[in-house]
Amino acid sequence: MSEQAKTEAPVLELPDAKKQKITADEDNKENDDATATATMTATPEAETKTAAVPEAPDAEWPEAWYMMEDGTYEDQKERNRLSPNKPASIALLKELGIAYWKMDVENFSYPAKAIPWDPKDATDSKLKAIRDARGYSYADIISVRPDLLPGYDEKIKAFFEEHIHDAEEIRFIIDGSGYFDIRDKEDNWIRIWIKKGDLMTLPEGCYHRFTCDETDYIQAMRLFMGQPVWTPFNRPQEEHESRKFYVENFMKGAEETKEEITA
Ligand code: KMT
Ligand code: NI
Repeated sequence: MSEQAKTEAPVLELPDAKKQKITADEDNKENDDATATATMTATPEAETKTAAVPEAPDAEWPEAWYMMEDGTYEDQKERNRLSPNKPASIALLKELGIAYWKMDVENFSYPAKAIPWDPKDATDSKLKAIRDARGYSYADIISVRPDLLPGYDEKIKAFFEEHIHDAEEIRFIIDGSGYFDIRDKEDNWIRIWIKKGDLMTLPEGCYHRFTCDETDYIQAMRLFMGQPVWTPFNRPQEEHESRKFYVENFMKGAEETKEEITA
């Protein structure tokens, strides 16, 4: 495979089980009035007609670096860079399945806290285009700050447990900043510093964790395809269908890379 081909994000076909799950979720939603008024509906018509919104150019992606090993740093909220710093490339982030858009948040106002968030406030046409193109039919807003999130300390602890989900994790950062850590193919942690205006997706089945940075504040819109299920499945999850799917589609090449290094 050429270098070019290697760094391009794979185009994925959803497994049938996942397609059925989304369809079933959509059906449930229509039967639930309370939810229906609070969700942003992507009609099947809109989904087939809307074109993909191009992701941000590499220069606009968030900064990412390899982290110090767990157990060797004191505070999860610090940068915890290697020394010297070892940046993680955007090509690698894409290879691991991450997608990223730069958003305008200055010209839109979002509520400080709303679960679920009222879609009538969605006046951002780029956000609407991304939602329609990717079928994000649900959104809510979470404010992670000691005075805004009940049980802040326990939640910060839970967010930082290494886990996967059985769906994509989609976060649009409206204010503040924080770190998403994800594993590379050799199981090293990469720390991604997300900030206001960043819309990032982590693929289903990818090991990750989240922490606030030293500012102790992040406000994010959480988007979802169908009815939201935020359940974390803590590592190890090697037999989980979503994990197997991720390994099959995104971790391939890890063995080849190791062989190249040792050859
Ligand atoms: C998560 O999934 O870890 C969170 O929702 C954390 C807050 S959103 C940046
Ligand atoms: Ni998560």
